[in-house]
This record gives sequence, structure tokens and C-alpha cells, in this order.
Amino acid sequence: MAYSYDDQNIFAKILRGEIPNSTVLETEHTLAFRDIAPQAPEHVLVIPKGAYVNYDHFANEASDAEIIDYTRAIGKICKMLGVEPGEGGNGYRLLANAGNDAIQDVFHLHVHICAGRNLGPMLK
Ligand code: D5M
Repeated sequence: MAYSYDDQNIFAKILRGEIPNSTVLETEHTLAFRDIAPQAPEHVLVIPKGAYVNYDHFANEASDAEIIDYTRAIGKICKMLGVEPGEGGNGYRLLANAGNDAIQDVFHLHVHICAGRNLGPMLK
């Protein structure tokens, strides 16, 4: 499968420092920042620094180091936000939209972390 990545997408511009962001965590392979249009009291987007259009692209082509870094960053942010259920938090939702049916707006992989209210059965 050939994946097509447009390096003019807004998250590519954030990664190049061309537009600002509200950073929550930065690691070697991952950047996390607050969503510009939050749908919950806590709404953080987590993106790999590599050029991956969606989760499938990332899972197939990223290195083990990138995948480990990204996965652990998501867990770390949930702890930082204080929403980890096992640690006294009230829970959270992870969501990654891909393609038209999911209404993906930005074609650089991002996992939404949403928390801080009862999120109902679905987001978006
Ligand atoms: O989600 C795309 C998400 O990206 C959506 O929740 C808004 C957010 N967004 C768009 N531009 C920015 C900037 N500049 N900073 C932070 N967040 C942003 P999708 O899953 O593709 O629909």
C-alpha cells in the first residue's frame, strides 16, 4: 500500500515551527499539544514527528523506536492530565480518525485524548 502524505498539512507546519502550538509533551519522536477547538475540558492531540498520514501508515512503516515512544507518550500524558482511572482519575477517550467516513480533517496521524467530562457514546 502506498501512502500519500501532504507536507503542507497543518500539523506538518506545527512540527516545522511555522505555526505555534500549546505543547503538553515533546519527546524524541512525538509531540503533543492542546486541540485548538477542544471538545472536552482536556483535549490533547498526540502526533508522531514522522510523516505518517494515519494509524495504518504509522503501524506499517514507523520504526519500533517511534512506535514505542508514541505509545508511551500517550500513556504519560494521561497520567500528567490526572485522568488515569487506576490512579484516581475519572477516565479518558483515545480517538484517531482516518479517511472520509471518520471525517479526518488533518492528514497527519493524531490521536485525540479527551477527558474531563462524561464523553457520551461517541465523539464526532
Ligand atoms: O481532527 C483535527 C483536529 O485538529 C481538530 O480537533 C482541530 C485540531 N486542529 C486544527 N488545527 C489546529 C491547530 N493549529 N492547533 C491545534 N489543533 C488544531 P480530525 O481528527 O482530523 O478531525
